[in-house]
Amino acid sequence: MSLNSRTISIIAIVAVAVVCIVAAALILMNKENPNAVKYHLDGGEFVDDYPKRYDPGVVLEVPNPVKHGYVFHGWYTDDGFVNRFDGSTSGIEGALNLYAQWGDVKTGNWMMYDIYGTRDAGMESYVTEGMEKLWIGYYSESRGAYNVFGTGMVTIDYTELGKSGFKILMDSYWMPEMGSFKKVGQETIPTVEGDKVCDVMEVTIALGETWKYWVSDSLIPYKLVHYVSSADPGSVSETETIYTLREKGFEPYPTECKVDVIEGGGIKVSGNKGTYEIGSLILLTAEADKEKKFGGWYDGDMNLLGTEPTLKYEITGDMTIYALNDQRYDSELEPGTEVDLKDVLDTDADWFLIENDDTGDKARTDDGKFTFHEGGYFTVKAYVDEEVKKIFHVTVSGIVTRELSWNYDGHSYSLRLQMDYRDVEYARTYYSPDERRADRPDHVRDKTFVTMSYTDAHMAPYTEHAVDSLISSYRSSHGTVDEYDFLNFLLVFTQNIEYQEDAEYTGYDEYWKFPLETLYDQGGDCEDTSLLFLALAHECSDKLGFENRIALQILPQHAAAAVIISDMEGYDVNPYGFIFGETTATGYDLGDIPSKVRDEFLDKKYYSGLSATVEID
Ligand SMILES: [Ca+2]
Ligand SMILES: [Ca+2]
Repeated sequence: MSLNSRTISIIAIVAVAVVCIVAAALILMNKENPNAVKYHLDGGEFVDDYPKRYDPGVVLEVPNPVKHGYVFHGWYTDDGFVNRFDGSTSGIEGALNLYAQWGDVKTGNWMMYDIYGTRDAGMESYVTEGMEKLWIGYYSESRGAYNVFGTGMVTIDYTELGKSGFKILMDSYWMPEMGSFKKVGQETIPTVEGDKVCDVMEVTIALGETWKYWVSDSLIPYKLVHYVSSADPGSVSETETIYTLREKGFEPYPTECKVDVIEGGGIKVSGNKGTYEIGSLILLTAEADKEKKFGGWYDGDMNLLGTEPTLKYEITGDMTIYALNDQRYDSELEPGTEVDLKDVLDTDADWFLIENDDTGDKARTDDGKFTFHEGGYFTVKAYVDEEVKKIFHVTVSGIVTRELSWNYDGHSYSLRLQMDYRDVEYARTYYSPDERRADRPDHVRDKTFVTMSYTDAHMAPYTEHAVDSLISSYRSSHGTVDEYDFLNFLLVFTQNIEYQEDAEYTGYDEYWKFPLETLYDQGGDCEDTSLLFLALAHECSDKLGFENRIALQILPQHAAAAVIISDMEGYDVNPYGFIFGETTATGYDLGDIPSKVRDEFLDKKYYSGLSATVEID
């Protein structure tokens, strides 16, 4: 069989027609979708509507896809995930290929939360508001948890004290894998990205402490609730903090980590390689000079990591490790004369930074020559280039001036005190941190926080001076001295001292201060200002010839002063006959009992628990 010319021409016509149809189809497709967006979702899917094409030069907004068990990290224009797509379409021609990058771990994701919290704990009740950014770091297989870094700030408004403050949040902690949480339900909640169906997950951290997570879209917590309740005999405190997601994102987390080791005076550390792979172990050895003893290893937030000379520690990110000696200070110096820090600290450095630990004031010296102008406790950092290499502490036994001002009965007052820092240091170190809490059941040590203020040679001169000054100020404005009114004047003085929560300012949950320390710090919490009031009241009454009785009133979540004076007409008394003296909150006269602690003070039934009236002779 052979093809004739007619057949050939038909085939040619058909071939031409096919070419034309294909060309027309291509032209048609191109016309319909000239700038297509092609998604490479790698098993993920869109839940929201998404753009199918782009307009060159116009920013393209693409919603995040989801993939069960994974976290979306971002869009890339290449499958090697080198070029991140930020929405810009300038310069793109033809189809735009977008590749979804997924992380099977949450490492590198950050979430910014709005914080709103309440605490109901008697006089220490407050409302807190602020923000915190949580950045999810290294995942430790052995712990089954992520290292999370939190930074932020909250304001605190004490509802009962009429005072406010703020707290800088800087924290690193281990967050368990969400899989270890208990799923307690499902709930649709409004979020910054619209309504979301969330799994509600719960984990119990300790007795009375839980975290609840509202989780959606590949394990993103849109809302968190931290709840803590603690029950003391006769009193319950509840703290609830709500975190609401405001923004989220991804910042690659370092896999190569830098470790800075900073040595304390007389300590040498060996073994630091400088950089480490995340999750690897660092092995350091500390050696002390003859005159010094090794004290311990600390992280950048001064959390104790260990006290053995050898430290084995898992690297969770860039970090600073301190190897300190066991002394509170390396050198004791006199004020007013120039010293050479290179000599007194026996160290070489390019330059030094000197920080007053109590005031936060900083100074720098490039050649090591420095004059301390007033007493105090200082941290000295020795730098080589821009890196701290050594850290020292110095006490300067000079005079420190403190001035406290307040108003009473339409008059303004101020109390000026000059303290030798040696005496403040004596008070600071008289008791260990462990001994700075209620000494139950006999309260023998508790009383010494007051009595030493007028019996101890280092502290009594300051109480004496303060008392003389307070009596003369009161006399010059009031003339004669009435017992109730004068004690009320002292009470208002203590109420005006800044409220400083122990945990925030001292680093300990409970930390009782001698009155000298409260005056030096110009701050303290309820027991501190109550102890100060009692010391002043005892000495003033002695000088003025009043025969009153004084006591420290310990309540389950609070402390106050209590007194028995000659005329207590019209005031409620506790089972031992004392009237109440609130030293932290303004607006309460002597004898007024804040409603939050009224029952605990007056009702005998609470005294079998933690309430106690500790009389001071
Ligand atoms: Ca306290
Ligand atoms: Ca305290």
